[in-house]
Amino acid sequence: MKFSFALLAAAGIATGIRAAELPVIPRPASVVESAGVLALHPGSGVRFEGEMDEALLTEALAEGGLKLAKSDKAAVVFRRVKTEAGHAEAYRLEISGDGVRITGDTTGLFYGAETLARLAEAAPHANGVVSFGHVAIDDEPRYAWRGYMLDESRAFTGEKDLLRLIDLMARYKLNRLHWHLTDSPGWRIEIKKYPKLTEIGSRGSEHDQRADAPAQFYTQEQIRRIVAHAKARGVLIVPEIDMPGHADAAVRAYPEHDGGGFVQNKDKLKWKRFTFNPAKPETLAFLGDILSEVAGLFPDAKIIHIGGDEVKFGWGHWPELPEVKSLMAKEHLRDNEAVEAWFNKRIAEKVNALGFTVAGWDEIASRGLAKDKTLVFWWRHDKERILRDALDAGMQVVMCPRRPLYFDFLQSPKHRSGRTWGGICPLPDVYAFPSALKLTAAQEKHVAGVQACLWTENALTQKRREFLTWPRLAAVAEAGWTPEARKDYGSFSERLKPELAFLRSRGVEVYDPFADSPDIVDPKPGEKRDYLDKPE
Ligand code: TNX
Repeated sequence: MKFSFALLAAAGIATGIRAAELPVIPRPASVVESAGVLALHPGSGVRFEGEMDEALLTEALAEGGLKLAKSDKAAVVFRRVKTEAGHAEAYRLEISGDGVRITGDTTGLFYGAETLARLAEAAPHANGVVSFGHVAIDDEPRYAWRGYMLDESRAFTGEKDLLRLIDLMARYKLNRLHWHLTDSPGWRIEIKKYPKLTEIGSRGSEHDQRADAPAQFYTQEQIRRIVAHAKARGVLIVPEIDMPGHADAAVRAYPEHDGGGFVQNKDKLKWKRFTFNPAKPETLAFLGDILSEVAGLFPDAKIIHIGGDEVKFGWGHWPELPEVKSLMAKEHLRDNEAVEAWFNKRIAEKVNALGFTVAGWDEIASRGLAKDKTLVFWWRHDKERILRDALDAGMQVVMCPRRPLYFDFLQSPKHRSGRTWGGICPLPDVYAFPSALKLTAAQEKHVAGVQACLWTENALTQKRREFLTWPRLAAVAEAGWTPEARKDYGSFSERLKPELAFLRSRGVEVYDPFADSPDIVDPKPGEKRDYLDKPE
């Protein structure tokens, strides 16, 4: 099965107004409604043709209020088909006088079930009978990468809330969780070979740097469980091990790898051990060991994100390190930037040797890594050049610019807690992304997709993290899925209303854009703004 975008667009145009009202986020690529009603009742039954996760699909339908027993004469049929490369998420959902038929490959079937569950949630229910209008939906995403990055280091989320987040991502057909597991305040992933990473490095968070703070991290067993849970729901988890900067937590545990601190201004060290020593062979071996354990824990990710951001804030001490001095002489490296590039290349070799692709923040786009083998995360919204140069050079890019996709930024002009940078990240801007960039067709070809990032320096509580996330993440889901011609903020807003009620019914904290809800702030609000905030 392969869906042509041209056909989908043509079908979409033909669908007119009613299609806008299907209660589904993200809005499907093509919807064709017709006259007629199909009534399902508990005895209608469900049948599975081909191998698939029957329990998961049954559960997805039940979540929408459609409780069906397995039966050979079922009215609802899932049929597994092989899709062409690049179309694994596509599905067709047909509701007609004959019943319901959902066709797709593994992920497509799950997405078809999710869409049917949304229709069921909104459909008239009477005496156990659920009525659906006849419709044919042909759906698949605009972008392959529809992601969310969660910073677990500055504040730790933990398994229970993380699983709930993954379930919600799946509801909106988001498919990548970029797991920022390490940073200066805390190291959150168990590494068997280096137990002090978690014994020492996982204690503390952004605002609690006591050496005896509780240890907070994911065990390898938990990680395997979370990865499998996400995978079943179409969410691939991509781990980030940030290096050579943002390294304090690891260096606190193993000080022999220290490369020097983050000099915030000349007398103040923000983080005393911000970098790994980029030139010490033992440090490279240590990082190599960590990366191979990480690769084993995330076998399907195929990508390891190596960070690479903001390293220059920790360059200050590099020229004094004996290993850096001799490396520079031996390799004829002129400056710190060249040392950083050398380090990135060595790490990329290790990642590639494990069979993984390297991903990194947009700094790595200019550090000499192989263009066809590197996934770049464009975050510096004020440096559009970086995005365009990377795309023009043929590099794959995930677009996650601070504005409008950093959820630690304010979402309402009335709020005071959170970042601003010449502006904020309100829901309509999130939804509209990336149309204002006006990328050329040639550039679009290299866009892997879109991603929101939640940095947690100012999001210490789960309530606040949810408040910053929802409903903006639902807007990212539609921006990443729905073809440009089918996006419509008015329609999205209408479909959002019942979703806000749903999220609340599940105890998820949301910002209500219709009521412009007041800010939910951390226990000690306001004072501590991020170190890189631009003065306004
Ligand atoms: C910059 S974005 C960082 C993070 C901070 C974030 C705060 C990026 C690649 N690095 O370390 O948490 O700003 O918004």
